[in-house]
Amino acid sequence: MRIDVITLFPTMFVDPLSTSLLGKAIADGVIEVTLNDLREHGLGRHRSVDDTPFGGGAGMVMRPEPLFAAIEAVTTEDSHVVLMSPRGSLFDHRGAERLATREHLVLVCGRYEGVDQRVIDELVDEEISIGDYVLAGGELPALVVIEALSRFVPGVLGNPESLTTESHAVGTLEHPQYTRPAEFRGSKVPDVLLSGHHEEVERWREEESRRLTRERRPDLLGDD
Ligand code: JCZ
Repeated sequence: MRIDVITLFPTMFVDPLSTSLLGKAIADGVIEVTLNDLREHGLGRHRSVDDTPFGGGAGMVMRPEPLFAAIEAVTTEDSHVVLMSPRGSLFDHRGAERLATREHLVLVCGRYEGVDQRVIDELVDEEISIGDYVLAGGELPALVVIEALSRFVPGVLGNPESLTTESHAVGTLEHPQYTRPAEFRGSKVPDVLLSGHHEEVERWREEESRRLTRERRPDLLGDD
């Protein structure tokens, strides 16, 4: 799949997109990410991209002209344009799976107090929020969206079994994990995990998973 990012801060993406699983997917050509610097479409000698809000108020708003130019420069018939926004629909596992089916995504990262509404009305297909907290811009949300959806792009995960295990683990929280040593600073790994009884191990994991979910995320069980 192809992803175009439109941002004033393209360098924020360089390390995350060249590291680990995502770095390999991009190096292998399974996902193609193009970073588009919105400043290149800025207006005048100062390449301005923002202005004061009509009606008054604090802060600046992103002007429509640079965003129209940047978005129209990368979109084709099969593009899906997503704006990162604290007032977007909440992004989750299913949203990641859905976006991963798109041939071409355009992720628009705002800054300041937000973008001129005409950009949203004319060019944006959907607005997405990664959670109920306010960030300084859409760059970190765009990285979260890229990493989360990449796991659903065929060829990104070496072992597709972890996909089904983890998609199950989104419905309930994951059980605790242990590795060697069997005792560390006086704290022991639960005996059942050393027992070699695979059915008992499986039962323990399911019970721990249910207990954690009930305690921390009853909403996932419909029990909140
Ligand atoms: C542009 N401030 C874009 C998104 N979930 C979430 N929190 N905050 C954002 C966000 C904040 C922004 C901009 C200026 C997204």
